[in-house]
Amino acid sequence: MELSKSELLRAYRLMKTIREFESRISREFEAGTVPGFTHLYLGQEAVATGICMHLTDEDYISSTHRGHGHCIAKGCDVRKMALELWCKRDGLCRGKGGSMHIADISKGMLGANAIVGAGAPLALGAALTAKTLGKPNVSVTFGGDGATNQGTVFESMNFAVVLKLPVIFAVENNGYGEHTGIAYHLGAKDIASRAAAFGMPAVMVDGTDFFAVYDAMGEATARARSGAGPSTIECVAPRWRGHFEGDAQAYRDLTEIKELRERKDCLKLFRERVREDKKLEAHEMDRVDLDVLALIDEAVEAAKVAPHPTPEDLLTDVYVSY
Ligand SMILES: Cc1ncc(C[n+]2csc(CCOP(=O)(O)OP(=O)(O)O)c2C)c(N)n1
Ligand SMILES: [Mg+2]
Repeated sequence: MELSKSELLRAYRLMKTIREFESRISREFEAGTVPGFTHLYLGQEAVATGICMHLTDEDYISSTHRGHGHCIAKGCDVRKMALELWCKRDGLCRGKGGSMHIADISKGMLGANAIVGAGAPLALGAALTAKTLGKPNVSVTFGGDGATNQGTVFESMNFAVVLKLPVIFAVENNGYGEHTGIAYHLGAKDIASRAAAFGMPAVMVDGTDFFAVYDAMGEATARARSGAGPSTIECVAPRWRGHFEGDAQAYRDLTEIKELRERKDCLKLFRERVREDKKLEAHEMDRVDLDVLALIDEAVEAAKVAPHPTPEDLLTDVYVSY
């Protein structure tokens, strides 16, 4: 699929923003400034970006415990995300969600979710709503390789096929479910073939290749928007960090990560490809790098000194008012 120069720059900016946001959070976490618990998306940036570049604010996504990249790619305000991670009053969820419950309905981001496999039925509901109302919208559920072992995901896949719902299962195979490698936790040879068994098109792509993800999602979205039903895209993009920040990763040979950073860095691969194809020049991307660094720095420094919610804020946003 052909992308214009501005679309390519947008893709690069999104991936770079995720990379720098997560790298900064990692450093801040180590320094002890970020409250709570966090799971980073480093190494998987091309997945959220290649998927969400096909979506509008009226299309929904459901996310996971590793959700910062999904938020950024879906257009959430990075400054408000930082405020939310620091549990501040002006955060995306008024400081009540934090990293693992971050959401922005105005952007179609239904929420990160600490319950593994729980995002699939949420996206299914959004797809059922779109179909019932006759709207052209699609929904995407992001979920890990580990999550595909949950019954909720199987039930959602079957339901989506039976009702031909406009939902896309974006499976992020990062090689691990917590501390367990995929070779041990997955009974099948891959996840795509399992999804195909439910009766939908399912492909496996290199999740570190933005273009591969983008193209697969283009087909899946066109199919969903035309009323032909769901698809699954298994994106293979190994996890660079531990399961959570602070995970010593004693179960993993750490030279693997060094190699991944050298050979499977989606940003490096993107830069090489667009330069080879003469679509973008290095200095154009370097400028994006500088903008992004300044944005993240500003967002994090502002979040650190911003006010916390007050005791009066405790009872707001607890129930929806109709
Ligand atoms: C229903 C449920 N079971 C178990 C857990 C504990 N848990 C949190 S993350 C995780 C692993 C998920 O692995 P995967 O879906 O591959 O996502 P990744 O962390 O690799 O992004 C588990 C088992 C949970 N949060 N919810
Ligand atoms: Mg995983």
